[in-house]
Amino acid sequence: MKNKYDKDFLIYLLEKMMVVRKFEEKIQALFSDGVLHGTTHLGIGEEGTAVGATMALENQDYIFATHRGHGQVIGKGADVNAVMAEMFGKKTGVSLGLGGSMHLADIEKGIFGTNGIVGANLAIACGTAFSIKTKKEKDKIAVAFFGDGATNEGVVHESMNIASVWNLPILFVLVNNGYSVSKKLFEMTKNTNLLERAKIYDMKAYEVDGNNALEVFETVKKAREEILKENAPILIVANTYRLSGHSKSDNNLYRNQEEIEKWQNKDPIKALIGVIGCSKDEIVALENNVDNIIKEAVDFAKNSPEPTIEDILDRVYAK
Ligand SMILES: Cc1ncc(C[n+]2csc(CCOP(=O)(O)OP(=O)(O)O)c2C)c(N)n1
Ligand SMILES: [Mg+2]
Repeated sequence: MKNKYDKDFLIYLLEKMMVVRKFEEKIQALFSDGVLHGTTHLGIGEEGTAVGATMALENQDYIFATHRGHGQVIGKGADVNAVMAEMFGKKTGVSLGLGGSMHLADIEKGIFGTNGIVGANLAIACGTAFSIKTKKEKDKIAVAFFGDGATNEGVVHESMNIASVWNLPILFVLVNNGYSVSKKLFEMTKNTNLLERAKIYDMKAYEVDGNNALEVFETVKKAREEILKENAPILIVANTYRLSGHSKSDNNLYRNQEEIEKWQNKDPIKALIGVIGCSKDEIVALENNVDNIIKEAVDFAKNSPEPTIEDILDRVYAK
């Protein structure tokens, strides 16, 4: 595939995707070893969508991520050390160690949190988009990520409807990985053409190969411009696949190896390496660099202090 980007940019995009992949592989190992506690949702295989989309945004844009949001948050520019420290519940974490995987926020970077309530982030994003519009803020949009499963939540319908009626500056990025926990898309809805969801709100919509990071990047960039110019929200349906299980505990009993292997062959990282045409040496150098970034992040997290009781009470707003 030909592309019009210079190699430095492509390598930057690739490296970000590799950071996300290795970050998640590392935390998976740390959970298995009993070092990290609670649960987490990995987006291994979805980096093309998460990083392609967030790298197409501007710093001033706001994102509202899902429960599967490490890639969305790191892609938007959160500090990897601080995201790792958050996983460890440390004070140096993005949310002061009080949030964890499903509450990763960094307001300065426009990251308004990952969110464990499926679909809720769309409503919050609409509120923020309404604020952008009311304050007449220029060159800024809100972006809400959501899954195929979420499309069957009432709040998703209400949010897309109000965004359309009020002409809000918001981009809806539907990460269609084909599953809601263990249920396939066709078991959750009769009409599996998710692009058509936009029709009923008279909303513009695009469909992309979510494993093609460049296609995602270009489409999000174009959609961002159109939202600002045309004063109307847009839906992007990104078709992808999570190679990892739904959450920390998943025996993969609802899908077969053949299906997983088919998607391993469409791995977004391998695909981008193919587009760039990296040499073996370049890949090894990149891998080593990313391994160091992740190692440093784990060391930083391990050596960071815990939040104190005062830190916690400081953030209790209804005393
Ligand atoms: C309101 C709500 N209902 C149910 C759940 C439980 N739950 C967590 S993730 C999930 C599946 C969501 O599927 P999808 O939106 O496709 O996102 P994916 O997990 O595939 O990334 C469900 C049902 C929840 N967290 N919140
Ligand atoms: Mg899904």
